[in-house]
Amino acid sequence: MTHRPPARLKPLNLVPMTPRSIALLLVSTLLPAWTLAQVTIDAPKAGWRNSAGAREEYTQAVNYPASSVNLRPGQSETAQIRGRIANAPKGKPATLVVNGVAMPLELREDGRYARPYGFGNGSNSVEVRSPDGKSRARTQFVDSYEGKTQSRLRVVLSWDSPGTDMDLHVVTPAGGHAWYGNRVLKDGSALDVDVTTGYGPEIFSSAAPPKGNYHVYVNYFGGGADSSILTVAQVAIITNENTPREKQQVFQVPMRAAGELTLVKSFVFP
Ligand SMILES: [Ca+2]
Repeated sequence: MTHRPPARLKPLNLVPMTPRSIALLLVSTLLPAWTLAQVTIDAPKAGWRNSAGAREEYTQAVNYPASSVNLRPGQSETAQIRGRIANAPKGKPATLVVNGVAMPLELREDGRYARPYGFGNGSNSVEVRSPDGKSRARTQFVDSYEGKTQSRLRVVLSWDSPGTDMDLHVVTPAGGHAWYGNRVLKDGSALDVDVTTGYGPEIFSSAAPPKGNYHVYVNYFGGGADSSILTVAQVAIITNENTPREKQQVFQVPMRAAGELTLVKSFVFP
């Protein structure tokens, strides 16, 4: 019996690693992770849910002089939009799209975002886009139970200049005036927060809007250091959200200087 000689391994053609080549190798492997923003959505989760009995705070804490969109402790997972954009460029807002309505989304230093959101009955979708628009994540879920509060009228104000304070004012058919100084009206409709540091959104929502005439105003309260910068305010009006009768209208209004007050839209509900 003859022994087969052990197979000889083909010698690897190794290039000697110098500190410089190691550094180059590291850079080339890590570069994509450094430069590409990556969006993750932690809440809401996709799928079916029943949020009956969940704690869903609509109005948010306001801290003057600087107030941004914020989440109260104890807020139910079913009424949050939360996640992170890794490697997001600093100083620019991301974009949040809820059921087709786009709004700016402020990111913290570490790229995290969190805000409450009162989702309606039925199918809801949330999309988050990185500030450069190149990375996005999307989730869709269905929330349904008898008696769930539905936003039948929603007005969303957002704007495109950092460090500025725009204010949403909504006047209802009964003469009620929802604004930062009076955020909850007798008919149950409410303005969520007074954002003073740029972008918004400030959202007015009503589950049982009385029939009649509504007026939506935007007031440029202040904050912009350079009055030559034009700020574009966007107002989205959504009626009968998540129903076959849903209607969305979006208006864009240029605002130039603090003190300016613009009637953006008057409309009749329903
Ligand atoms: Ca404001």
